[in-house]
Amino acid sequence: AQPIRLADYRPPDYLIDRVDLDIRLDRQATRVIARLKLRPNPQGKTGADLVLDGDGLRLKRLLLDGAPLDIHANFVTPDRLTIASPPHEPFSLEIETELNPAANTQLMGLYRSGSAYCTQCEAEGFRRITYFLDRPDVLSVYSVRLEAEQTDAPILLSNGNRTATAAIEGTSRHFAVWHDPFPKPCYLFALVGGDLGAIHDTFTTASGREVQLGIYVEHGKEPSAAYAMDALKRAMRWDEEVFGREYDLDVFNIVAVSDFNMGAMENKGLNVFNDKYILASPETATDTDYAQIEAVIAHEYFHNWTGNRITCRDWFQLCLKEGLTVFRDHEFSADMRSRAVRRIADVRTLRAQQFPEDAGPLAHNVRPDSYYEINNFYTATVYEKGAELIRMLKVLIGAKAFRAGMDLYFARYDGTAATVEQFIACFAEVSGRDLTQFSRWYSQSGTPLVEVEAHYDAAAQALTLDFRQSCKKTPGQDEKLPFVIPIELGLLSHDGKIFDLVTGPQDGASAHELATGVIELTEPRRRLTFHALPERPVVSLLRGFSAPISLCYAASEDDLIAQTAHDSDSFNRWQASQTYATRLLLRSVERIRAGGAAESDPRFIDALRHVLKASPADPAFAAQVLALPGEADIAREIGANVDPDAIFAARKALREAIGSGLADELRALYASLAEDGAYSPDAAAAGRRALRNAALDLYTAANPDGRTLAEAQFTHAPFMTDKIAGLGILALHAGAERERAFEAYYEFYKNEPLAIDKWFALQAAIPEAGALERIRALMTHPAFSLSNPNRARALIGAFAAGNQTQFNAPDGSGYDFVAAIVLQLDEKNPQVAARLLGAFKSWRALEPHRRGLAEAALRRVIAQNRLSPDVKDIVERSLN
Ligand code: B3K
Ligand code: ZN
Repeated sequence: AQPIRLADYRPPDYLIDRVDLDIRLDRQATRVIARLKLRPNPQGKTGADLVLDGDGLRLKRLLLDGAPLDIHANFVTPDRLTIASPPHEPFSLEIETELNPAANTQLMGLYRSGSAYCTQCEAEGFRRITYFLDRPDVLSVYSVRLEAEQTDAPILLSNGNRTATAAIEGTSRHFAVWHDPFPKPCYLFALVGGDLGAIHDTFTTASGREVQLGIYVEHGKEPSAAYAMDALKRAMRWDEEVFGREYDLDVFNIVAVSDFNMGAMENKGLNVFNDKYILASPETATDTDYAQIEAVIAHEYFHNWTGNRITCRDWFQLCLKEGLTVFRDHEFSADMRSRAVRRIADVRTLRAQQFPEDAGPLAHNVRPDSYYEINNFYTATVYEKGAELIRMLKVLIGAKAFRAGMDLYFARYDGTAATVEQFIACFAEVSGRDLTQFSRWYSQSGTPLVEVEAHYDAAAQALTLDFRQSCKKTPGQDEKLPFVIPIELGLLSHDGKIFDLVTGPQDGASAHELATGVIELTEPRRRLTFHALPERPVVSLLRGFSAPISLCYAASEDDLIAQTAHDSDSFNRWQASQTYATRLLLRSVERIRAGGAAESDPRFIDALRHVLKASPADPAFAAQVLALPGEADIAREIGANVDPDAIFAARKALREAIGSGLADELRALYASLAEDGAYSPDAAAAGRRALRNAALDLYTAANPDGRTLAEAQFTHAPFMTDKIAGLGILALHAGAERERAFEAYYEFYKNEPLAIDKWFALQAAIPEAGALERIRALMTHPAFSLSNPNRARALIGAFAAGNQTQFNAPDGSGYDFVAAIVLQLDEKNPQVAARLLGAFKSWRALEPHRRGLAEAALRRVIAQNRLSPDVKDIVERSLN
């Protein structure tokens, strides 16, 4: 097969102005009649054949301008419908297809989830419903008539506003008609039919229009949708206030389904969600779940403007809607919660998920140049790094110009399918700045490295900083041009005083840089000298993580300790503690691999003691400091010849050292933060719980009586956050308490699939030799099903991505297991299978023995001859 290339983009030869769908829902034989109004595209090739996309379709009938066409002619296959030389003026097509939603295990197109019919069309699922120009630059106005047995689907929903609904007389059937006045690409089409419960509310927009809001869930789950509704209303208000964006239809519906390939989908006026991101009650959802629900609700809602009103010209522009919308949801969460803590959490995610992608065989541009399977490009690079680029743009041009650029973008491209160039041009225009170099961030993959050297001249009271940027080669890109990198900078005294940035005329920063504190690197090297510094300052670099780079600066340990205590930039206060811990852990890994013991460092313990002491001011922040760098973070820092067992041992030793060095403080903190009363998911309360549970976790790492505390907490905590935290701590310590707790948890939650997912995931992550056996046994548990994506991800995904020592077991059993599951899953659901295979993305960084075993497992996958395009693409790139 040939890849699809950005450079080959051509406008469509035909446009489809109107789509009228008439859909009779049936579990095995749904009938779809699509009436399309087409016309030649003035921008396309005249007289070209009309080639419509299909995917596994069964054509029943075909009419062109009302006249039947012979469907047995050879221009029809399940995957394509070609009409040779169609009319040169507007014409209509009527296409009848028959679908079997019950047999659709890919969960793309029309499928069944629980007792409902639902659809997923992004990226290329609409072609599994009818033949179409399934590309995002074909925008049409849709009318949808849905018909079903009243008992089978009393609720019938589609995009837009409902214009009619009635029983069909003399039958047990009924219908509903939905009209969406906003032209949209077919990937935003959706329908839902089923017997569902709902909660309703209203929202009055800034201009005074009333919008009917509905969230549809399984009967009985209605109360658990209340938080999602609250989050939705807050998101709607926020988008008006911060981006001036008002909702545009009379209704906004959300449906939660339990079988869903990803998190949620922003279909116009009818978002479909994985129920994991809707359902929450204090008894079943953690604080993190609440925060994620808020973020995903906001994300999908924000797509209404960034994605729907302005969509993407082609799938190469995916970051235009995804990176931008992630940026918007990050900003929303920052405003709803603690900005500083959100920033730390977002950067943690970026480093944990995107940095390894950029460093491995699956590295790709934020805007890819080519693809075989677009579904494999819904990645951390497109989403998370894409969001960082928008944030960086804002840092570079300033908040005011950024907002002006967004306003211009909305005004200019509303109702169109746009490109990244068009987006960036808006910001260039309003800021008067040449953003050509900035655009390289979209077309060069890899994480840039910025090395900084500092030299202090006491006599001159001057500090010289030498910056050097570079970027390792990535697949298909050996040479990189320099990036524009904004480095937010602060100079501090060791007791936390801030020095003014003063430069000389020769080797200085610009007035703009001095005023903003943001230094811009545009060349491979830059030297800056700062004056009027009576002491050697602590250099606070990359404040707020002002660019998605890897920073290398040999700060002294004193500097890091001082920063952890005083840096006025809270991100760097956290970063300094992480850098310190990372260095310590890297040294320990070395020693352990050489047969020695981990290094102990009382200074670090002392620094943490101060963090604990200061924690009442910001418990959530302190919890972030206590969460040491993860095993995968350490592996990434090591970069090559990685031994996951040594990393685990080093981290375990450090946790034990903290637990024993700070036993009294941790124990006291745990007691002082005890909760009673009602649950509130707000950030302050969540922060206290996070700190309390982090304290117990570290305490238990070194003190066996911690297990008694954890078991008591597990048993008596009325709410999920504390219950699962107790269980998570017990899970790390083999013994009777652990097994008792797992059993009790199952008994308590056995009717709550989302809570059972947590039970699967915790067991899958047990870092002990028996983990794989336990997982194999759990796969036969009645609560498990490989065909449900949430279950598969909870058990197998959590193992592959979260259990570093056992996935990377030195006998290769983890690799073999995951590879075998990928093959099994691929037959049913290629998207979920391909995603799971992504767990191998860092295999080349492993030590040679494991590398060989991982490669062998990948070779077994590639040797299968019936791979889906999804898995084939990932395995081929992984081995490249
Ligand atoms: N746009 C969808 C993702 C669709 C993934 C298709 N494989 C959800 C989101 O990003 O909002
Ligand atoms: Zn999105």
